[in-house]
Amino acid sequence: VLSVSFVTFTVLLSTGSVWCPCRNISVKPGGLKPKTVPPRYLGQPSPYSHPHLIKHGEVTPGLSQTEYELRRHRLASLIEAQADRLGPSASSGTHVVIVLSHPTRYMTNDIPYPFHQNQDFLYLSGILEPDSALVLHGRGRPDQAILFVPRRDPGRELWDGPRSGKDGAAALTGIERVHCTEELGVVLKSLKGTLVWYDSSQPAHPRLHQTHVSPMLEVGPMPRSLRPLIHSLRALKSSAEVALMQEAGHITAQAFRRTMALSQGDIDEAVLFAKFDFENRIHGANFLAYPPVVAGGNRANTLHYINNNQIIKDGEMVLLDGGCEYFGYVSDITRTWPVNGKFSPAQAELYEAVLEVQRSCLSLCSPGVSLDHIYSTMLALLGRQLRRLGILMASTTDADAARRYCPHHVGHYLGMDVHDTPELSRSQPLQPGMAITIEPGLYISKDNDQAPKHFRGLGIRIEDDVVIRDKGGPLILSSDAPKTITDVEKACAQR
Ligand SMILES: [Mn+2]
Repeated sequence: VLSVSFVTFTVLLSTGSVWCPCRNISVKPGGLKPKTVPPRYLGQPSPYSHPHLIKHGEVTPGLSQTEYELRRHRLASLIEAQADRLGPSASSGTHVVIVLSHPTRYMTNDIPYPFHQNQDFLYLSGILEPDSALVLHGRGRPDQAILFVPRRDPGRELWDGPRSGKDGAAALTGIERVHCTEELGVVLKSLKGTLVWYDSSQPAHPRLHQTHVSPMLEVGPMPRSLRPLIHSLRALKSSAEVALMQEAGHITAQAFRRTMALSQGDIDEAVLFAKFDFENRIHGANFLAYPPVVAGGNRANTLHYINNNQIIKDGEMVLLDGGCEYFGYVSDITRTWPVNGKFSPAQAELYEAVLEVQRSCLSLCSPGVSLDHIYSTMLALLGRQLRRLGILMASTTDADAARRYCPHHVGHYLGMDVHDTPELSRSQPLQPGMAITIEPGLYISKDNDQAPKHFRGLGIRIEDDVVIRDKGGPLILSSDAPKTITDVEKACAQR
């Protein structure tokens, strides 16, 4: 079901009707003639208010109504296939699928954090407002969508900004049936689902769960887990998604270039952090995808160092692990470079060792290979390098020792989230359209008295973002970020 190539989809999308690979049936998406959005500000960018960001017929920048509708159709097909396996009574039952948005989270008292949507909800609806929900239902196949959005409320909108309302959300998404969120419980009750698909263990929106979903679950059937199904869809990127990820990678790669150019002997990590943040945003990123690691010298050996407040001395390297979010899709890139712009012999030696391993791992990124397989290869290759550099004794086995010097995995899935689709096992074979990171590293603490003195206090990681392709080798989204010693030194010398 999931091995379909997305190139096929794109071609068919432009012809209007979409061949659904899961069931061999033709699906006619309803959203092909998008209604004009109301001429006012909505709860998110619209072609009326933000014509520089979003085109007519798109729900979010770069992603059309048809693409979102196709995602819902594909989820319906996955559910239908699962129900078939449960027997005839299940396959003829009434499915109800419930996906909740995130609530607004508060920093203190009544000061909200910038809102960040639940990615599973965003993936299926395109709605960027809090306190919303999507319900899919239908006999045998949940292919009817009902959207729930917050009621328009001048009093609240005075403080929080405009809301899309029912008409705005309908025009934007192409979903015809839209209710106010407070009607969620009543509508759920009326659907009389015999098979409910919902993740009740960690509800995305505790209050909506409590008020509207819980009462239905108490009298209805045990809900079946939905997240693994959505994640298996999210794992495979369409060409429109790849285009957004390509832009995120491009923006962050340029930010690396410019941050390298600013670095110099004795510089505050906070300055490099600010420069990196600025360069991402000014080139179009919405914000950084996560608190970046800007770790000078030995602090690179603290894998999640995010204090970013120490002075990096002349002669030390900085490890910067950062990425941006670009309309729902993220980059995640790491580079390590000497702040004075010139690698010392020991730094160069260790850097080349990591780079060689990173290149070998990149060359493995093809359909059929798993992340776990690339990981075990990485450990073997790192072990060989460690031995060559005289860091490992001849007696130890390579992989075990490599794990001591590289305590993290070779990479993870990437997409709407930095650690994307965690429901997906890393032992599963990669497929065309999957996006991953490849990020080997070597970390030699200054307190490690077993390693040669000149390597102590060095921590190096090189991370690229990769899309798996059928042919032509992997697509490297972060290829603009300087990586060879020559390119890095050149970028540092730019002013
Ligand atoms: Mn990463």
